Amino acid sequence: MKTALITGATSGIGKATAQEFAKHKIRLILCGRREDRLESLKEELSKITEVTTLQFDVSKKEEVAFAIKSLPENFKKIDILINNAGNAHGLSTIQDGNIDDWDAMLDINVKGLLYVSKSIIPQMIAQNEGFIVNIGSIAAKEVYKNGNVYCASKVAVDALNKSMRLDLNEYNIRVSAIHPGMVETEFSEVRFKGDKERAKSVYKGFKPLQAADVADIIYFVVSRPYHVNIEDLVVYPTAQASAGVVNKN
Ligand code: NDP
Ligand code: 8X3
Repeated sequence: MKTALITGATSGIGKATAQEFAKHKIRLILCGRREDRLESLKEELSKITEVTTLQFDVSKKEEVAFAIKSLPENFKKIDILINNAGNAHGLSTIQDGNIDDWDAMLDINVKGLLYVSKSIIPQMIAQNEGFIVNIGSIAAKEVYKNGNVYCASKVAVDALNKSMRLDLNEYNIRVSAIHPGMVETEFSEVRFKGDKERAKSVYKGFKPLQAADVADIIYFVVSRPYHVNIEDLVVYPTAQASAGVVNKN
């Protein structure tokens, strides 16, 4: 039975990935800051697979290291790491951007991904086996107006994904990235600081991707035979042709 650690499992893509993996009997280490949500997902998924939870903030390196070290013995061998935790904070020009938002995006989306990876890679190297899936974004592939620092954070994820594949190649570790377009999750609510109406309007007039669509693709990627490594996948809703071109009616 494989074990997967999923960051950002309390919502959206991470939660749906946990639900999808559970169906395939993958043992789960669910991570996030919101403990109540971790507990209720654990309760739901424990009926079909083995589950443990880790509550920590990915941007706090001591918390990350402590949490991973505290894993119960039977969850210490991690086969699959899903680096998913992340968000956009704000949407404004570079001249109007909020520095705290910039810090949050770089600390969580980039440094958080590094801290978690750094805690888990040594044991993958020791096993000479492992799979890291980094959740990027179309923002890694195309910079859009007002996206500046979020796009930069995801370009960094893209670069780190490629770097990990190079550095970990000799250790037989697979590394992939998934780059989704618009997915209807709590993403826009976070970007617009709790403004639910504005967040809802982002997904009006077309059918956006659902978290389960992305989870399905993540499972496809991790379930290929071991000699197959999908480098990266860019996934749009059919109505979206680029960051700014969405067929709304
Ligand atoms: P959600 O807001 O629904 O989920 C984000 C998850 O990240 C939550 O579980 C949240 O958990 C976790 N998270 C955020 N900050 C931290 C932190 N500091 N420490 C630990 N966990 C954290 O958004 P999505 O599911 O959409 O986003 C998941 C990933 O997908 C992100 O990397 C995002 O950039 C990417 N993405 C999303 C797209 C979209 O359109 N939705 C498109 C392309 C990429 P908690 O708050 O409990 O800590
Ligand atoms: C999220 C993609 O275009 O909705 O990573 O900002 S977008």
